Amino acid sequence: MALSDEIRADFAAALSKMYQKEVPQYGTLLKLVSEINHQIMDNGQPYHDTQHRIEVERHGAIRLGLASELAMIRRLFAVMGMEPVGYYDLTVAGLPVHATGFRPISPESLQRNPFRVFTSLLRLDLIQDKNLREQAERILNNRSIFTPRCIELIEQFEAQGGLSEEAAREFVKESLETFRWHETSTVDLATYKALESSHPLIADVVCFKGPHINHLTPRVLDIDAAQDAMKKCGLEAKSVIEGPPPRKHLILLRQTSFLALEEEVAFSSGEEKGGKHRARFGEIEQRGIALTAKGHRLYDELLAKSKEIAIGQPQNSQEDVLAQTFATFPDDLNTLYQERLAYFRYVIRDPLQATSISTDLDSLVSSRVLSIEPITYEDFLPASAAGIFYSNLHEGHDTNQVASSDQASFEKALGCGVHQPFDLYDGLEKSSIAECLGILAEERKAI
Ligand code: OOG
Ligand code: NI
Repeated sequence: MALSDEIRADFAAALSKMYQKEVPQYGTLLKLVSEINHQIMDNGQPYHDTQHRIEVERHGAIRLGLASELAMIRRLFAVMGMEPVGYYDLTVAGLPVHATGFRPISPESLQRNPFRVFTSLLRLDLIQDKNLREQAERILNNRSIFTPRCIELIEQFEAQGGLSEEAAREFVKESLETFRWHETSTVDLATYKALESSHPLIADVVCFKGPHINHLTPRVLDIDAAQDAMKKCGLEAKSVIEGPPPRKHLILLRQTSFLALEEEVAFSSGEEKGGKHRARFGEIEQRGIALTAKGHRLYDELLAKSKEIAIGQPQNSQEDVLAQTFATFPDDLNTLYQERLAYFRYVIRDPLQATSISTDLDSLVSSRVLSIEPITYEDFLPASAAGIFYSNLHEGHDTNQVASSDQASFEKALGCGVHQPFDLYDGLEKSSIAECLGILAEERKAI
């Protein structure tokens, strides 16, 4: 049987190859990132989270149109050991989608291959015009985004609890078809325009044969350097890096992208060539420490505050305002630990010292029996995701959507609940505690 982790690694590599061919600028981005990463490693500069590999993509994104598509993509990703984590409601930012991130859960699987997919589902219920909404549904109901053989292989995986090596190779090839770009739209230009004027995201999802991968994202060790290098290479970088400001100990996730290309699209009524569509781009990310619910609240508060201040101080750059506002977010590991702002895993440093001390974790840490290591944030950030979406849509689109979050219908479509990210980080912290205390108890017995 093929291991799910291996299937995911093979799939991510094949997808990267396909996307580099489809979008040559993405190949340029990969080269630039690799150069920066090697410079940093060659200089021997320490960087957080050395156990995670750098030369593979961290994530990609697709946008789906129907509940049934989301249900099948969940089953497809399950073959690769990826499960839905988190619910991201983008309607708060005026975008007619909600989303989850499919990703491996265990540290071992993340280490083998970290690939995850930010997967959005269109909120068709938010198309105001009833006729247009029904037309969009009809168009989507007429497409099938999975090859018949891909579905057979998914069913085979579920029935047998795995795939043979040969079937796994075939699965990678077949599932790639779902992510491929189609330069001919399934609709005519008038329909495209009508959907686009409702929202460009709706046109992107509804008017194509499948949910083309819209970006891939490698890990970069210095995102500020990469942002500058992008501009020097002629890649049109988005104006600001999303997420927290640069710090000694990076928290959560920083990300930036080069802007989506305007591409030629042909429409179903053959004479209408020369249409333009903007969907595909390249992104880079740098990940830091996962924050507890308390830390996350502080992050959200400071982010909101810096946005407010930036509006009132247009003379200062957004970066400066962000850095000033976040100055109150502790930036040393001990304070982050003591104030329970971030997640840490415990590791045994000196078991011999443990004989006379209690099992109280804080005192085990302060007496240096245990040391703490930051747990990396593996999920997405809704406000940053909205920033990435926006920079890749046509500018100036009016998005006064009034909507409410609808996790229940998202999970119904998915066919299961999503994992709550905090539960996963909590679980990692707790299992490291249990492991350390177990080993220390054994040590004490042995003495
Ligand atoms: C997804 C944008 C969000 C991220 O990294 O937060 C995203 C999309 O454009 O479909 O990729
Ligand atoms: Ni992304």
